[in-house]
Amino acid sequence: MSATNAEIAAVFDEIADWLELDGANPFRVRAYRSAARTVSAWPEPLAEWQRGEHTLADLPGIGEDLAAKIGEILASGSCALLRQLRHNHPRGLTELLRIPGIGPKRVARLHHELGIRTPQQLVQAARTGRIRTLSGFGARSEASLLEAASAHVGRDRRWKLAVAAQHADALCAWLQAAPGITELAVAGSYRRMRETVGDLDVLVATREAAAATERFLAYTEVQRVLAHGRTRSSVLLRSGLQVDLRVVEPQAFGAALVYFTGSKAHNVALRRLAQRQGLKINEYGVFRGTRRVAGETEASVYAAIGLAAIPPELRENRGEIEAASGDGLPQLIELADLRGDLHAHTDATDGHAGLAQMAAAAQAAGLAYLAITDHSHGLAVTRGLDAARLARQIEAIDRFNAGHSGIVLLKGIEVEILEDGRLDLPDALLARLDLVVGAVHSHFQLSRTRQTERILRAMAHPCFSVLAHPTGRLLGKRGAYEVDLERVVRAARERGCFLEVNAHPDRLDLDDVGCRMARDAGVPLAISSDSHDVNGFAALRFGVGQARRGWLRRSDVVNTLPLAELRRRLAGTMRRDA
Ligand code: DGT
Ligand code: CA
Ligand code: CA
Repeated sequence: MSATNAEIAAVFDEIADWLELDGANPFRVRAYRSAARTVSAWPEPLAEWQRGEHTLADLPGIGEDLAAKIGEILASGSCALLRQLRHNHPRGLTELLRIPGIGPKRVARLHHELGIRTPQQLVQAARTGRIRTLSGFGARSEASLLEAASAHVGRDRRWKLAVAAQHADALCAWLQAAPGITELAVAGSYRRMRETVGDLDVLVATREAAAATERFLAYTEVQRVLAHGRTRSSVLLRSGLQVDLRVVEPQAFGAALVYFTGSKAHNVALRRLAQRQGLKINEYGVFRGTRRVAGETEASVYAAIGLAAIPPELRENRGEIEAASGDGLPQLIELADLRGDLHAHTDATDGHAGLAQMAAAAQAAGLAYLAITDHSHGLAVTRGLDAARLARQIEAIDRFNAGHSGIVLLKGIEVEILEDGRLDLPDALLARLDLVVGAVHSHFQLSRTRQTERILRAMAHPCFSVLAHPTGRLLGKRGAYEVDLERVVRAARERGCFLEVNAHPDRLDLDDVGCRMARDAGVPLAISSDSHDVNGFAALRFGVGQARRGWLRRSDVVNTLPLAELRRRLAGTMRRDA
């Protein structure tokens, strides 16, 4: 596949960067810069354009030398001059050029006089006051460089799915109004519902590429345009989140959607499968020779290589392709399958709404039952419930249920699992509940063996229904504690209790791999919101995303059951006579 105009322009821009860093003749630098602009603004792919009656040297401002380089890039994706320049310089230097407010001259000086080669080193030098020691750099420019370089370094970070979703929803609402758009999707890891995403990959099908791109670049949240081409553009939003836009022809939308949804490993496996059938698959379609045999829809692309359509969440090359070549794809759980929620808080502890408000919000979210599971007193920071307050809440829930229809509240607790595996409320009181959700919120540093045995002991309690957020991770803050999840899963199966898929945006715990492990062992899961306010139920969709990534079906998830049946299952976890 030959290089796109944007890719050719990027090569020229990088050549200009290096030449400038080297202090080359400014006219030569300018020739590459202006060629980059000409190419990226050219309305037709140059690969096709030159096949007509034109030669590349017919392009405005492009002489024989640059035309030859374009030819070279079209054929090979790069060119000898760029390879040479890269070879002669330390890696990373051009990365410094990407920082807003630093030109090549300053980069060259920072490099030669302070040995700075990376944005991280720049941050370090600015923090320690070394930049201002250079002539022509004062404390003011040091401070602004520090700010710009830190923001740039922060770009490497990953974004929680729920945070990315807010940006994605707002951007899509804006973009949707561009004239001529027939399809719009956010592809990439976002569509695969990974727990975190590196950036957003927005895909648009239209015959009016310029109008779509123009609207994209005019979005108010855009802070900086990183690249601007006819079919590919990239921007940095004010938040620091990067968004890549690809504009494609409607008849290639399905193929582009497959390609840009990834994952890369999935794409590579698809391509290999296609090759074995004498087919070629790329972002423009599925081809036999030069004839396109599919591409408009995703289903057509998968069908052309003999596969059932694979849900995006499964596309990690973890067996989905083999499954899709037979009838082995699971019928994945959907958000609408959830009939209730087994983990939520009220303002009795660290929630922000009362019983009735939470019940109304859950009902509005389409749920038929909601378990109230406030914290127990061991978790003092949440004003956890002691025995007396829990007893009062039990009565309040009974009163609520007697006075309301439309939703049923279940009586529960999120009880502390103490360091030694005991639960921090009296057995007799736990036995009065509909369910007991046990959670680890302390002593994360225990050894793997002790942590595992602590949890196993808690699960062995006569009243234990669901193990909350089984690994304790907080996205971007705290990794999972050391625990033998396979043992926990086996113990849960023997005990007959459930594991939670905590849908809270900071948790998503169990993760996809944990879900799959539980499912394969036949342990039922509860997808729970862990709501602390009336908006918390919106998180369920992300829990369902993890569950789907873990191959879960409706039958694997207990809160898809109708209330009567759910009650029977919960009763099985509460051996009140013991
Ligand atoms: P992220 O952004 O790090 O969370 O992960 P992705 O999966 O969104 O990756 P990204 O944004 O770099 O690229 C989006 C998709 O484009 C990726 O999932 C698959 C496709 N893609 C990107 N680069 C390549 C590549 O070199 N080869 C293939 N086959 N596919 C690629
Ligand atoms: Ca991405
Ligand atoms: Ca991307």
